[in-house]
Amino acid sequence: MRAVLSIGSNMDDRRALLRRVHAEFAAEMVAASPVYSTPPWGVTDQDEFLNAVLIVEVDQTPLELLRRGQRLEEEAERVRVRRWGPRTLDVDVVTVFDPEEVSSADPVLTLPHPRAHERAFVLVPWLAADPEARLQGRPVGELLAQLDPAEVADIVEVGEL
Ligand code: PH2
Ligand code: MG
Ligand code: MG
Repeated sequence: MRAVLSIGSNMDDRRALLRRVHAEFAAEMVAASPVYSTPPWGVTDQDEFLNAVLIVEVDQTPLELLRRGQRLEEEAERVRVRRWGPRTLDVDVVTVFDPEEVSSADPVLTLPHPRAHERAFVLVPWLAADPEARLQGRPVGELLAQLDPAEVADIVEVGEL
């Protein structure tokens, strides 16, 4: 199956942490976005994030992929202090195609990610990795056009992964 992963960090050596995820999936990588500096979304009194999107082709189920991401989070010594709070590493499964886009209401892994469509820090890198990207049939560029332009403008490219 093909999966879209959103990765983020706002603690410690953020770029090195994102690069670890890139290295983990190097053999399965379809496309990778540049790295973006992004203002914290949801809980705003925390440091800026670095975010990127990876598109991977894996021979795994969505839950296996989620566990793989969680193992990387654990290896980054992620501590869960509060929802949407500071983290060394976050690996989120945005959506999965197998070959059609998968929908799942499983509370362990809801697909597509229920907030992806409203997060510029997910959509901007995703569109960079795949100009043809679609979420539930809708072009990602169209979803971006519905967001606050100021929020989109705050997603700033800061080099390669
Ligand atoms: N992740 C969150 C909450 N807020 N903000 C930015 N900019 N980037 C993130 O990756 C992020 C966030 C919860 O996972
Ligand atoms: Mg997240
Ligand atoms: Mg997460």
